[in-house]
Amino acid sequence: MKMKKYTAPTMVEAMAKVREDFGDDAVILSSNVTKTKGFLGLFRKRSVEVVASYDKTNDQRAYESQVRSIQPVAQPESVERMQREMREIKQMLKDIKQVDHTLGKYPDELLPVLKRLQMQGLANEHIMEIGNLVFDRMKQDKTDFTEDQQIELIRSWFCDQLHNMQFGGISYQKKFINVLGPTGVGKTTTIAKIAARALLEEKKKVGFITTDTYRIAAIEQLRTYANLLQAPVEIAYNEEDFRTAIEKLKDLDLIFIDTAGRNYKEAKFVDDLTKLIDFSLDMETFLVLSTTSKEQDMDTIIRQFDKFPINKFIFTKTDETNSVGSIINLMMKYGIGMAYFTDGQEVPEDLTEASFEKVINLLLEGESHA
Ligand SMILES: Nc1nc2c(ncn2[C@@H]2O[C@H](COP(=O)(O)OP(=O)(O)O)[C@@H](O)[C@H]2O)c(=O)[nH]1
Ligand SMILES: [Mg+2]
Repeated sequence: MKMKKYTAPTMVEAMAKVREDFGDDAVILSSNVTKTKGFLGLFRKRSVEVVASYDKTNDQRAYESQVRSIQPVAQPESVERMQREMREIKQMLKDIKQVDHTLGKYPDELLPVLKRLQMQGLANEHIMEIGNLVFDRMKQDKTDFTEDQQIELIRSWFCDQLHNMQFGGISYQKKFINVLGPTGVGKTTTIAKIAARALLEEKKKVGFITTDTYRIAAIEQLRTYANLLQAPVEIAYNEEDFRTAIEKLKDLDLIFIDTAGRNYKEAKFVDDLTKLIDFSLDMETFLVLSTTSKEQDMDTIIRQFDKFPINKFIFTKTDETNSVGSIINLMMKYGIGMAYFTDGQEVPEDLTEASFEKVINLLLEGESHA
């Protein structure tokens, strides 16, 4: 068995040396991080010591022969799933390595806040920009910053990034409120919340048109909410029904259009919507996404719906996740702001009109109410 000790400023660099000598089969026997004292915690040196060897142990050999022996009996779909999971794990490791590499540059004082942003799923490129901003300012002022001071700087960075985006609920300037999105994200529940607020707080006359005619339960669900608000519901199976419904509801102030969330991967579903709903109406259109979805899946949905004039996002189920970073990544990527976020099933309570401050508080403090 060959054995060798490596010392480097970061784990990534130490591992690179190990890989250079032993390739991917290297076995890490131990690793140790030491730090020297620095000026105000700033110019601390970190050193990583790794002891590596190259010799497959008996356990490894046994594992490898086991893997070889199960491969021929694995079903094609389970192989596919395993391959997909492997790809996801590899990507995660890559991301973690990159973040470790990223955070390695910064003094310990910055790590709690940066790690919190990382846990929330904020993209590495943004974390690096934020880290550099705060670290540069600390070096410039030759002082450590308290967490509150760091947060103030971070807030100003987000303010610069998000200042062009629209935040806030329905404008009450448009008669039609159109809500799109995949199945189960909370479209119907959210429409009921917004309509109830419009009725109770703004004294608006509201009504509903549903084009979600694929499931009886979906119509009944909307009817239940509409009955509580004593508001009319029209059902549109086709374009003609849609026109009739508009005519019937023409005296109301606000008409909420509930749509079916079919499988967004079916291009046909997107086409159906285009045919059924007249987008030239005086209309605000929102895309509803659940924050419990993976960022990549939300991204796919946004691209699928880019045929439609999306004014703002509505993000649901913030009570079930901490991934506020992902939704900020998406807003920054597409330049689309946020109308509301929802944090529970209660109608109409669990609905918050989005503002820059509330969204940033949700990210930095985990608070939904500013
Ligand atoms: N935890 C949680 N559940 C929600 C929220 N919004 C909606 N739901 C639930 O998500 C499920 C699907 O909601 P629904 O409005 O029918 O979704 P739709 O298919 O998009 O119309 C229901 O059980 C809702 O009660 C939310 O903000 N938080
Ligand atoms: Mg629905």
